Amino acid sequence: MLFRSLVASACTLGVLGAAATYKFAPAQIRSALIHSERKSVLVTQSDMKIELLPALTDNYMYLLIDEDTREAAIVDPVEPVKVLDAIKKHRVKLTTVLTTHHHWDHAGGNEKLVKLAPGLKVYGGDDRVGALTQKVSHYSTFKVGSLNVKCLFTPCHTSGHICYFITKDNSSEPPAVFTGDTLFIGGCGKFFEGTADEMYKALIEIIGRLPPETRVYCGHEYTINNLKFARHVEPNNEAVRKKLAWAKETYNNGEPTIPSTVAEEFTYNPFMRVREKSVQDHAGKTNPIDTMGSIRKEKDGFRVPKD
Ligand SMILES: N[C@@H](CCC(=O)N[C@@H](CS)C(=O)NCC(=O)O)C(=O)O
Ligand SMILES: [Zn+2]
Repeated sequence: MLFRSLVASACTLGVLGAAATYKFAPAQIRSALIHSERKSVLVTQSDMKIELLPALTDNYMYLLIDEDTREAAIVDPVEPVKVLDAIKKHRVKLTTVLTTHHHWDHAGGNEKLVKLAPGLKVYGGDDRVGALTQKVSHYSTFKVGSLNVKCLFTPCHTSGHICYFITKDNSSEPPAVFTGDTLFIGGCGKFFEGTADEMYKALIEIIGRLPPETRVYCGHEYTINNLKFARHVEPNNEAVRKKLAWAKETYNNGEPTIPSTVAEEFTYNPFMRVREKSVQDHAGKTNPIDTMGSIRKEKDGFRVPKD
């Protein structure tokens, strides 16, 4: 059972403050203010905690805390001051930066963060990652406190993209995977520096073979748009319709639609379903890799419907 608690971030307080200012505003203005807010959420397991920290307009940074040692890592810290606030609040020792890829909206805070908190180890798979100290490759492993981190090399969105798979020895809790812009809830990243074959390997052969209960923490809040495309690809897929209805309600409450699980993604994500006949038929293809290429191209030009 997923236990998530909403966290009043500095950002939330800001909006509550704004809402209070508009105490006498019509209900629709108040609700617009509240709905434009993105709340941070804390996912609590006995072995690790993960705080989802919304950043920019639709990015996520993730604070990963090892419960045993109180050591912490931050994934894609594009807004360093928000990260340091979270570190203080949880009273943990930040030692590690996990960078998924070099794009500005993910790695663009690294230099500032290492200036504010010297001595951090900065992991990444690409020389274009700012402040990089530890270059990793497929199946590189290291520890954050007592947590095991395994790097998964998933080139395609960028040629040096890394996903980070987190486990704890002898734990009965689910593992976590930070997927950056490779796998999104209901979608995948654009193929800026790679091919359909590479995305097939990343989604089906690497992430798809992780334990099915693995929780998926991705780089962006794109879930609703992704599922509208998924519905276009598979109009008769009940899992898509259910997840889309849930995502709209969740998003309208200002709550993240993250995490999902690897098993769940196989039920509604068209890019994880390229082996299914329904998806291949939509693409007019007869093999998974051509299907992957075709639906990615189609999504690049997809006009997202209003509802
Ligand atoms: N804002 C747009 C897309 C912006 C965009 O191109 N994002 C990059 C990552 S920074 C991407 O790979 N998007 C995946 C997609 O559009 O399917 C959306 O809501 O989907
Ligand atoms: Zn991005």
